Amino acid sequence: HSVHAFIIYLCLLECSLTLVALSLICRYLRTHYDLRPNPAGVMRKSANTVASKLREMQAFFGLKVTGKLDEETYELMQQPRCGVPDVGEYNFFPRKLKWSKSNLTYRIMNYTPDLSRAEVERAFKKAFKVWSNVTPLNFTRIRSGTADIMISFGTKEHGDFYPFDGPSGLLAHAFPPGPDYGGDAHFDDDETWSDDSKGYNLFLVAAHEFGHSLGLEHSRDPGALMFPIYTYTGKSGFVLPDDDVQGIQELYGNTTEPQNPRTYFDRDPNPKHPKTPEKCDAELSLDAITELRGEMLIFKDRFFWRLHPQMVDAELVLLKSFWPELPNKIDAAYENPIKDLVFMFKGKKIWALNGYDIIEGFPKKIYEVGFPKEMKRIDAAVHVKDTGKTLFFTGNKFWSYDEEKEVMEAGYPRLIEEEFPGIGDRVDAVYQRNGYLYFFNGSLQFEYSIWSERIVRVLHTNSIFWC
Ligand SMILES: [Ca+2]
Ligand SMILES: [Ca+2]
Ligand SMILES: [Ca+2]
Ligand SMILES: [Zn+2]
Ligand SMILES: [Zn+2]
Repeated sequence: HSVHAFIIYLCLLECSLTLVALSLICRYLRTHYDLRPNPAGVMRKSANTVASKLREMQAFFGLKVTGKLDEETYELMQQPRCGVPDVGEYNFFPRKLKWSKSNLTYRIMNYTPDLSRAEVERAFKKAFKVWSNVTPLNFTRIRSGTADIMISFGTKEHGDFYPFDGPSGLLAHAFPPGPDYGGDAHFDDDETWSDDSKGYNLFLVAAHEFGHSLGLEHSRDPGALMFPIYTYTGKSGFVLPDDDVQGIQELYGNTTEPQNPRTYFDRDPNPKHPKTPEKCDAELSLDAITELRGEMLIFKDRFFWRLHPQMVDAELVLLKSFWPELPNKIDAAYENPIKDLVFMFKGKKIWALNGYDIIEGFPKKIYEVGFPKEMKRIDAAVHVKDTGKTLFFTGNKFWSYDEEKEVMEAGYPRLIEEEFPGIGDRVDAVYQRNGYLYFFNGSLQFEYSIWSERIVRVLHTNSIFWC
């Protein structure tokens, strides 16, 4: 382990950190960003310093690129992930590789004690189907001999010089197409594998690893299956995101092209494969906006952007990566800063969150806080600090809730167009800042002055991101 010691020495030279943090970041950058020790006496090339590797990693994940170990970067390094590096030019991926045949075999060499054999076999079969659904590839399981893709569970050093690390951290890795080790997938059996949300979902991790087995590298798209960080995406049927479909079809082509010319010509390119939203899309509309402890959270589909007050660049993350219990898409959200709670709405349900934690007793039904029983959903919500009231918008009406007395105010609902003329007859999302309410309706945003009770500016929705 003299190599390790030397890297720690290099790190010590470059940043002043605690030893625990140091060994984590050095290991992380070595495993995923090809951080190498330099021979003594040789001038260090700038491409292989801790700071430059941190910069590479921050750029990959869309964080603020500082080259320093800030809190966000450190948090990200502690998340469970795939063991394959994020940078291409590494031992794992010397060049772009693909299989030159479309009929591939796999073999399950051993099993995890966490699941029954049938559950393990089902998870792998389903994971291969994710890829065969969108390509001309076929996968056949064999029970003896050498398969193209040999699958095994192992712990720590397991025979390939890429050791696992005990519970969490690295979950699995796989080798790109090729002979011998090529295509093989290894799963860390120090993890608890499951077929639901507990521990790590074997199907989800396997589907990701088989992407590598077929020649895909990591994606920077946080919505992609090939994003390196593990996120449980929910019980409902998994659909391969658009980014992964584009990636695999670039290598192997589309399943429908040669066989069925009719579907080829009038096919909707990737009908159901979810796309990741683009913040500067001129047609961008939003689901909900709230503050959370000084940060702005902007929700769209399965995602939200985190916008720090001093930062121009918003970070896009999966809703499920913060709150696995929440639905994949929400209707409305607001923060009560006095109680330090964020409330989120989906259909008739309401959740109260304290940071990452869902408050006990939630989700509740919206009629339990005073809405009529027949109401199906809330469109948008905003807490107005100066009055202590929270406004709820649904259809063309709005309600006012007294947060201190915890009651719905008398005299509501009222019509939106009477109180806020000009913002339209529905609200997608709304937030408050410095005496203004910002109403979002489709691709437009209305800046409303609370003091002068009128619209002062009309903006594009995406201007919230400085587009
Ligand atoms: Ca192989
Ligand atoms: Ca591990
Ligand atoms: Ca909404
Ligand atoms: Zn991976
Ligand atoms: Zn391995």
